[in-house]
Amino acid sequence: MATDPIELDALVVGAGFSGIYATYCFDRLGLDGRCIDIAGGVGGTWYWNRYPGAMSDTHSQFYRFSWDKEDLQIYPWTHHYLYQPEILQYLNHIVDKHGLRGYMQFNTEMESAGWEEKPDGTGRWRVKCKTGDVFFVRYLVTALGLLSRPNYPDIPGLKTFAGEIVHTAQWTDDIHLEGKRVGIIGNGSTGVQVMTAIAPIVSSLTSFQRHPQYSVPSKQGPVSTSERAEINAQYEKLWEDVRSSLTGFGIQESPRRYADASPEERQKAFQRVWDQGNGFNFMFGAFCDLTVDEAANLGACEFIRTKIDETVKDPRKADILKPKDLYARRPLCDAGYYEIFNRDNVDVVDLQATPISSVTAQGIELSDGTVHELDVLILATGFDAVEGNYLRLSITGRNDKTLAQHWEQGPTAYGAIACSGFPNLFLIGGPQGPFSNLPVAIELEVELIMAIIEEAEARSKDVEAEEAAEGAWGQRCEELAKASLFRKTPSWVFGVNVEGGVQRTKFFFGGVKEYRLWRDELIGNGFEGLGFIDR
Ligand code: NA7
Repeated sequence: MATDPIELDALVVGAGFSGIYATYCFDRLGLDGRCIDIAGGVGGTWYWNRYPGAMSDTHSQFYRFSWDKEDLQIYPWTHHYLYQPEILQYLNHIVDKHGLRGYMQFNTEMESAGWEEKPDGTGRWRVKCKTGDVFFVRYLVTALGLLSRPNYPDIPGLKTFAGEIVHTAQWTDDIHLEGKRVGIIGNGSTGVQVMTAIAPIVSSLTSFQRHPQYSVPSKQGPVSTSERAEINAQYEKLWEDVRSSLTGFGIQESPRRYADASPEERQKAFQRVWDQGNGFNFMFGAFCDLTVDEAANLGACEFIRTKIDETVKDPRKADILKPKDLYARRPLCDAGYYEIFNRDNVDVVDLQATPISSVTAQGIELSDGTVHELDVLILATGFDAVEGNYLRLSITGRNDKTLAQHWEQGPTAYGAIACSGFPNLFLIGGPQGPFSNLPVAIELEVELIMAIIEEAEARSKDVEAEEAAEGAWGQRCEELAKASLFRKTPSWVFGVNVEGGVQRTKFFFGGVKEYRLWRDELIGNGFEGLGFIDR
């Protein structure tokens, strides 16, 4: 329990990809920074999401920092994708390699942050933590994570369940599933990974499914020495391509429109990306317009539905697993998800036909009176994404205005990093950032934030987004999202996955390249849209 307030130049909140890079940058800038995290260690999302099968579906060579060139060449990875323990190990390695652990304080939850202005006009953030620690800092950088506040479903009787109940984002190592009757609610990216991993070890697995999802093969597998050597030889160029792409996933994004291809060519193109594997590759690698052209999207839907029919032997299960709506959620990939439903111990319940009426001590009771007895209930029900983590904190800017008030009409941030009325507050992975491979977006955002802070330091001024600039950025995000078919399906991407969620444009759909160009122009033009205020 700390007593005296700690005065620093900068405080970073969160020790995942974002917080680690920000802490590294503050160290390089010679500023006195510290990083706190509610968790007991480094990792952010990857600290918490320890469920079986947890894996990043970005190819291993691009799910890391691009700035440590030496590390890119020598740090080992063996497969196309990294599992959670490997990512955690990698992040810990980076922290130790760059001597960042000394700046980090774990088990420390930020409770509130308030901007305090003295009569002479100088201001600072006063950050209070649940531990009793108080920090006074010039710069507050929130690296809270886009997908980290668990979403608990509001199902009657959930608390009465006599077995074990666990949310995938709060998994602990003492949960054993071998030989158990397991039920799972949620079949998004997480649910698909868990189910595929645990099907062979549990006594029974029942997926209580509300909306079926389209998933394609991940094609996880070993990377040969020669493949790695090839990547190493052209790493610089590969990163350049990633930063010049739409999604930042390092896939070959197709420039071709669906309408320009013949039926045979369409089939061939879908089969090619199916064989290559990866959800983003399937969505963006065959044609350029699957997310905006309904005919193209329906073509992809039909292709995947046919694959489900070919894979799942039991027509009843296949029918429940086949999505009827558009392919317009975050694209999924798997290591044999549909295949597990050919096992006798795996079944799927269609919640649209028979909703859950309640969770009882024994298990799950459906509206038709059927009771599924369970030993373990897994909630793979996702996150209160993007602003969820911010809104549970109390962040108060100038004139006592809270961030919750600022975001009454939906979360906004100029370039995803700064809000008007909140001087020297910088968000990483905040609202209206690129919808992309996250480490790539994070690096772009952190580098922008650091460029702004360097400028503010050089001018001895505080800095905040201008209201008009923040509004214009929001408008740009709205315009870019207008054509998106993602609007037509409920998911976390537009905030329609949580109780009371209202559809909002939470991302910048212009892509990584556009964001980077905007960012570079901003740095080049002396930070238009940001106001530098006398300290
Ligand atoms: P998602 O993608 O938000 O998926 C959550 C799943 O939970 C989804 O299938 C939901 O069904 C289901 N869900 C949520 N609440 C309920 C209730 N009340 N009843 C039934 N089913 C429910 O979360 P993930 O963790 O899989 O993935 C989030 C991101 O994290 C992922 O995209 C990666 O980028 C990392 P629904 O579709 O809403 O009917």
